[in-house]
Amino acid sequence: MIHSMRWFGPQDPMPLSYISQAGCSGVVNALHQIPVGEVWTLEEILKRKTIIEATPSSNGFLTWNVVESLPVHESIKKGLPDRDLYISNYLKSLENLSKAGIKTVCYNFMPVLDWSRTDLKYILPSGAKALRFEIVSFIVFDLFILKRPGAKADYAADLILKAELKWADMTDSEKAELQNTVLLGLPGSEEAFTLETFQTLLDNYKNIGETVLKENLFHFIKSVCPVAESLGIKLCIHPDDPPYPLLGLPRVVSTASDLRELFNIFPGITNGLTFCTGSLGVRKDNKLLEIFTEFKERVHFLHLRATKTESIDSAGKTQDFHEADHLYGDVDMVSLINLIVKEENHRKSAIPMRPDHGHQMLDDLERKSYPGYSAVGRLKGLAELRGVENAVKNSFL
Ligand code: CS2
Ligand code: MN
Repeated sequence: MIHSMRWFGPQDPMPLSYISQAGCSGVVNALHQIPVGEVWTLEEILKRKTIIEATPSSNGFLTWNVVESLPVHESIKKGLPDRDLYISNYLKSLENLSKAGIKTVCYNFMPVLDWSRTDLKYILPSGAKALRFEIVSFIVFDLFILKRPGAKADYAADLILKAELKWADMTDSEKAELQNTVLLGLPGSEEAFTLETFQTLLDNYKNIGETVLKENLFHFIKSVCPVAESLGIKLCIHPDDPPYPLLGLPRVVSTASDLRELFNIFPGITNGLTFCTGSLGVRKDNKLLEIFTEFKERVHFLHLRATKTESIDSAGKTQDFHEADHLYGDVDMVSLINLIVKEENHRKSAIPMRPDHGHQMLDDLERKSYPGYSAVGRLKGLAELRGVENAVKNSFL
């Protein structure tokens, strides 16, 4: 694996030297300052590349090896008349990235939100902090803070009752914190949506169910993949996190069958996958080893992390989960890394991997960082994953 870490750009509290010292050679980066939908110019890309690639690492210098993410404009997801303009901008950005020699591009197709959690500071027994999703808090947000019309129909009566009790017990500051957590914008931003803006964004999806969202994704894929292929770019879609619909919004990149359909639309491997174990792994019906085996040739980027399910409903759906230690969650990381190493041997090339998220711990407890992206916890995750990888590789000797 090409050991990599995400960097949010010059305003990231973690300097590039930390990524070097963690033993990485790759940097996963995006131009977060450019508004979604606008073209990434060659000049801006090269400016960032120069900063990253001037940082010494143990094998020379760091490399900007993956773009995460080149975001997809909401008009494309909604299939609005101006989507063609945004698709043509997307293609220009891909062309510029290719000219700069950056060939692996991650994106996602989640409407409105990126990942969703209800607690960014869930305290583990050790005192370290993790990200957590808890359904009752989410229902509190939906029913009593957002007051989304029709929301009640989405939840079982016993959960609604628990949410009512919880709401009655919450202090004003707990309510404000929950609101802020759910409305937090995209990774790399600390801005949260306001409730009003958020409800309007949801309303825009009133007539967009799963079928239409899929059509819009497929339109995007059919327009973008042939060009990406000719540029030598490998696109890799990031699965939904968590992998099921929320707040009445459809989600269409959650299961093996979603992925199968998506890759059938354009079978070339340029139509690829970010294999994010933390996102896919939340669903019990997602068998990660089988999914990796089925799509391995198009896995261009790995996010290794493990969640731990705390409770499931009567249908077997995960209700509450938190982000666990990288090796000790619900993911069989050792078997997965075994499959990854085999695939790399077969390809004769390594796949970029980043430890996706880490616990906030040790000195980082007092330090500002983007949720999930503190330095020490990610370093710990990476070190453990690297250990497994080395052991697996040695066992092949
Ligand atoms: C990431 C995702 O920070 C994270 O949890 O794994 O948010 C990811 O960056 C995007 O969904 C990819 O487009
Ligand atoms: Mn991920």
